[in-house]
Amino acid sequence: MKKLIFFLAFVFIGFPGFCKKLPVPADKKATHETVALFQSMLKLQQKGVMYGHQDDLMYGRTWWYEKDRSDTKDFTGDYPAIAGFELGGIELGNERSLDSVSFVQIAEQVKAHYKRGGVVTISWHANNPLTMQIPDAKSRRQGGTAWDISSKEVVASILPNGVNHEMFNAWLERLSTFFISLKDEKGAPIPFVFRPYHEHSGSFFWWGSKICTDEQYASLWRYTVDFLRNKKSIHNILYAYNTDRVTSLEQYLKGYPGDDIIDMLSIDMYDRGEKFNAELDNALKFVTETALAKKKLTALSETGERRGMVDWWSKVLLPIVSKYPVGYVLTWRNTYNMKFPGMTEVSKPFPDDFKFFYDSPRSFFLKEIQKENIYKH
Ligand code: BMA
Repeated sequence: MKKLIFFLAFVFIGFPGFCKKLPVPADKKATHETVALFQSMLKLQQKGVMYGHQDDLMYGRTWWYEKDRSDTKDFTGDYPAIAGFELGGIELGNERSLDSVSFVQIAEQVKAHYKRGGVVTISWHANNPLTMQIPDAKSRRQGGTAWDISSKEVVASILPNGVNHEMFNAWLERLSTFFISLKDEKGAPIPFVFRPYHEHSGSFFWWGSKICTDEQYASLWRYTVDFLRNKKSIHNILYAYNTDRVTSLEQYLKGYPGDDIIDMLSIDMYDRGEKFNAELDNALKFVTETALAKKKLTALSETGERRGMVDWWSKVLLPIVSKYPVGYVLTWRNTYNMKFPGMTEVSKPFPDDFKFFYDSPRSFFLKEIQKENIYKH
């Protein structure tokens, strides 16, 4: 009898709870580790914010690719939780990115960061597929690059039936080959966050909101994801939708390709002055609320401090992001400058106040997320 009561209690009380499904990535075939990463990040964003740094493992202001070196680690003793990498130039079959970083070394560091238990995010400042073909493109400022916004025909030209469609397919093939090469020691695909066609709301890239229509932008996204996910069977990617600064949810979602495509709602906002506090607060509110409702991840995927401020990390960034479930904040690259080596004054990679952010129980660097075992259910 006792056994029967336990059984009935399990069926009526325990079972529905047991079956309560955790949210999953948009890709129904996402690998085990990718699902675990998605769910771990979803959980972590309720507890605090991970720190990310672009090209942190590739170079710093005063050094160029020294294995295991990191500006963040030099300064704090720990690696960032999120390591950002950039693939601009891979579409052309180049050996090095637009920032002169070797793609072989990028793959090496993606693997190293994953092995340590960190999270990888990848951006792609792809060349302008239309204007780069103009013979004198390079003579114009930004000519033929991601920043070339001289033609509004570019997105239409790479979509199906466009004049550059086949060329764009070749670009996606090269991108896929690189993605497929990202495997751990056992040959399992390494999960990562991919954030292409970023900052759509700004109009400084060829995929910007004034350069193509919202429908074209959404089609570009859908075509890309379909290619990688279905044609190439790549199932270790979490896709991040991203805009530059916006003031309303309506503006944020212009061109949104759909919940079946996107895993993360992210925003990029650099501090350009006093208005930033209120603008960031407002944007994070509607972005995180919407993400929560859609069961998606969140990030302030690019940000940077206000010029002249010595306490930006403690007085601006941390208090504002702490109000919302923001998965990570990422600051952009510390550009290598050959003039710097040996000049200790300018070689400090972060301001002193960054230590305050590092010490905060709300911020997570690598050691903290290593404890979470984010790739295991
Ligand atoms: C930009 C700048 C560029 C760089 C690009 C891609 O914001 O840092 O110098 O080439 O990102 O990393």
